[in-house]
Amino acid sequence: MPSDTTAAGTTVETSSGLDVVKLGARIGAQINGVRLGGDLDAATVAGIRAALNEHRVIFFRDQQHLSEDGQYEFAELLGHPTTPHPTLTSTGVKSLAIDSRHGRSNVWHTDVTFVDRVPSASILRAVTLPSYGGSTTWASTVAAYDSLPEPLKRLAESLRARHTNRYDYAVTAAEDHLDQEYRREFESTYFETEHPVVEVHPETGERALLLGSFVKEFVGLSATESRALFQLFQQRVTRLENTTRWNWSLGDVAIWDNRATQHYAIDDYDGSEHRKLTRITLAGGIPVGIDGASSTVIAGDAQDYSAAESLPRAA
Ligand SMILES: O=C(O)CCC(=O)C(=O)O
Ligand SMILES: [Fe+2]
Repeated sequence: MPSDTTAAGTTVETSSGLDVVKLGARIGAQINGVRLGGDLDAATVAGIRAALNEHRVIFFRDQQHLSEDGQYEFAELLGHPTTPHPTLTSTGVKSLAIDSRHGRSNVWHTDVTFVDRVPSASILRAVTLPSYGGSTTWASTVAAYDSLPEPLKRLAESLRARHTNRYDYAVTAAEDHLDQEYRREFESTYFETEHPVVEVHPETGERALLLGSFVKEFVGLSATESRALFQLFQQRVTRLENTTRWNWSLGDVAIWDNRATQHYAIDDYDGSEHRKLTRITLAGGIPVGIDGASSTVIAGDAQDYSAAESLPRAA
C-alpha cells in the first residue's frame, strides 16, 4: 500500500485518497479532512468503508456541524440504520442516546449480541463531555483470535455461546451503574441467541472472537467451565496491544466495525459530570462460524429492530 511519511513521522495511507493516520498496529485510525454528512461522494464513502474494514475503528475530529439528522443521513450512505435498539425505544427515534444519567458501559462488549442480526457497525458522536475522563477503548477481536495459540484457536472454533440481554448476573447493587428504569427497559423483552465463538467476517473473511458481556454460557459446558473459558478468551481480546483508546473532544465521531471489535466506556469521571453521545447503528447479518453454521435464536424476535443484512460472504 503506498504511503507517505509526514513531518511528524506518522504514516499516512494514500491508496483510498483519504488521509488515514494509523493509531496502532492492530486497531484504530484517524481520518482527517473529511466533512461527514449525507452529501459525501461515493468514493469517499467507499474509502471510509475500506478504512473501517482495515482498522476496525476510525475517528474523525471537528464534525461540529453534524446534527442527529446529518449523522443519520451519513449513516444511510454507509449502510442501513437499525431502529435505535431492540428494547431501548424511549430515548429517541433515529438514534440511541448514550447518556451517563442512564448508565455507563464500563464493561467489555460487542453491541447487541443477544439478537441474531448483530449490527455491522455503529457511528458515535460526542454531544456533551465531562471536563476530564470519559474516554472509550476498543479492542480488535480479529487480533485476539489471530494471536491465540493454535490449540486455543481450535477450541474457540469448536464452541458456541449463548448471549442474552439479561446480562451481568453477578453484578451487585453497588456496582450496578445502570439506572433502574433504564435496566427495566433494557430487559423488557427477553432475547437470547446462540452464536459461534469464532465468526467469519462477512466482508474480509477474517476470523474474529464473538464474545463480550452478553455471554451467558458456552453450549455444553458447566457454569464454572464457561466462566473459566470466557475469562481466558476475553483476556486475549482486552490485551492492551489489541486495543486503542480515544480521548473525546466535542465534535468527534467514532465508527467501529461491530463484527471485529469490543469496546469499553471508561467510567473515570465523577457523578456530577454529564456525558452524552449519540449512536446510530447499522444493520448486520446473521453471524456464521467456520463450519458454515449460523447463529440461532433461542428467544425473542428482532425483526422490528433490524432487517438481517445478507451480504455476499467473503471466500
Ligand atoms: O459511552 C461510550 O463511549 C460507548 C458506549 C457504548 O457502549 C456504545 O455506544 O455502544
Ligand atoms: Fe456499546
